[in-house]
Amino acid sequence: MISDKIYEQMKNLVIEVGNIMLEVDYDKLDINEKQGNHNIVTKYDILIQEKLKKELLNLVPNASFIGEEGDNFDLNKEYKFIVDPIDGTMNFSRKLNLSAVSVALLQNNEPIVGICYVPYSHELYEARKGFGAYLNGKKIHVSDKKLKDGIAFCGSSPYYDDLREKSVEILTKFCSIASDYRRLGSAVIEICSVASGKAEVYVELKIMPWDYAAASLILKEAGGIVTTIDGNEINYNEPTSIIASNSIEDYLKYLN
Ligand code: LIP
Repeated sequence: MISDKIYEQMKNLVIEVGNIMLEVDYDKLDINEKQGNHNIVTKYDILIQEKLKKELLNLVPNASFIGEEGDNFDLNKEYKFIVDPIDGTMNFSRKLNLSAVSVALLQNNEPIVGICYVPYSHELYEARKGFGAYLNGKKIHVSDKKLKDGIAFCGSSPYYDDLREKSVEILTKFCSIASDYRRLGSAVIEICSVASGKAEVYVELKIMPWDYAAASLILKEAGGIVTTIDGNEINYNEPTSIIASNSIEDYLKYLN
């Protein structure tokens, strides 16, 4: 386990780097294409990841580090950081103000700390394994609504052409039952919204460990459940399908 002092320092660091997104020169984003359709990186993704890597490894020197923007190393240590410097980079590049910083610390491949910060709304979501989940210091819990009275987040896996049709199928199924659906373009914000009872379920066919590692712990500590769309445990080492919900009902039945 990590000390309260280090945990507080981690939170302050995530807020500090998140606020970099509020001071952006949008004419100088230096956008580059990455592997996959419409998958981009800006100089701010790299700047924020480099700062997080340096400072987090100062706080937990014996940890390994995995970040969306590469430069990962030594994946087999007891402690491991999994970091998304800007989740929702496409939103960020278009000034849609729906992006977040996400930092998870894992011990033996299990998340023990999850910190996600949405700078535009100054929302800090946090959880430590066994200590509950909080939004800006207030304890949060998933809703007790059923889907027929609720909101479903349906992700489109935009980087993978072969998943578009199935994504629309799932969207059609969920919005034929739910009171309505939403698509925010940030898995971190969507999962944390379910954790804080703002929606009932989030589903997407393929996202990366840095998109879900921290937010999934926050959701679990808020009383929710996270699995693959086949109902299997997610494993934080590879891309996965995901369904994250308030666990009020078996949402897997809506996927058939
Ligand atoms: C994004 C996720 C989003 C998903 C995109 C991508 P990124 O993360 O937040 O839900 O649809 O494919 O994975 O790439 O902006 O960090």
